[in-house]
Amino acid sequence: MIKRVVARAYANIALVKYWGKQPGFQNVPATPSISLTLKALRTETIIERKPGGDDIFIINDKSTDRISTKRLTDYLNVWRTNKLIDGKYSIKSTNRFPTKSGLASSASGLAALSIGLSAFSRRKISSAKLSKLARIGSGSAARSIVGGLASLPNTANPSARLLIPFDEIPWGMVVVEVDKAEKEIGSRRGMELSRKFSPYYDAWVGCAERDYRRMLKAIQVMDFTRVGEITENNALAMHACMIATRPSLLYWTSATVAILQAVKRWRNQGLESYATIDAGPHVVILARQVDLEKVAGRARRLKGVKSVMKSMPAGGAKIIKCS
Ligand code: 2P0
Repeated sequence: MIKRVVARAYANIALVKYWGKQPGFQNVPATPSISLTLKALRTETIIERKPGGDDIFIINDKSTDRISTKRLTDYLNVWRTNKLIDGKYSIKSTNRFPTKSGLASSASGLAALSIGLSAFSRRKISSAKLSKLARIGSGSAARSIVGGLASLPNTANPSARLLIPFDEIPWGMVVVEVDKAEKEIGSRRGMELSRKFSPYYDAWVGCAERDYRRMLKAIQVMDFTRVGEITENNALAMHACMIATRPSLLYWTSATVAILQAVKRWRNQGLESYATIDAGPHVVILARQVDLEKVAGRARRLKGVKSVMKSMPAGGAKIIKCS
């Protein structure tokens, strides 16, 4: 019987964003999304079988709070109810991110946890099934299961599909962390608020569906310019929907705007790069791998920037050790 599993997964940054859910409890996205998984954003998770008692969760060397504990226990219950695993577990997850910027860690965390749990299962679980299970934990985690350039449609019970493997992608990203203004509203609550209270929500969903179709075509021919344009425009459309939410979900700070303007300036000067922003003030810049160092160097010189990190693409979630 397996007693201990070490799993690894990487977080991803969406080029076409998931913002909004369909009704129900399984994180079925209202918008289809496409992402790039990043090598620099690695999570390692150790899962051990427990003789009894409650499940235990330790993230970055700290026990989880009541809300996270419930969320994660509920997730293990999904596996137990489906008779994929039994018993109780001790789970220790560490984000080996070079910064503590609060970058998307639920994607890598839930992807590592899901593949780790699959090792305890006596049943064979396909990658599509695993991606669906990871999605129930966190929507964006479905994409980290497959890694590389991945798509997640907004169909019923969707799983992510690998579009381009990580080692065939000539692009990378520069993560630009800025000083935070105040505590942000998390994605889960934020997207629910936008669905209910943003006058632009339906327009955003329609826009994301069009961007998704265009992005699939652009990726098919690996047209960097098209991919970059759609990426930046899609992020701005999502933020327009967020900002229009009443009360407003304004995640940006003045540094966020300054970086957006700088990226545009660099493009006009011939350094082709494109910006995207998640539910926070940080900016992630998509560039060709040959330009990553140059983009990072320029980003480091901008005002209000706390840290700059280059990243190459990464593959999907993996089991590292099983004993
Ligand atoms: C994305 N985000 O596509 C978008 C862009 C944030 C902004 O996926 O509720 O943590 O766990 O399904 O996956 C963050 O949402 O939300 C996210 P849940 P998740 O990357």
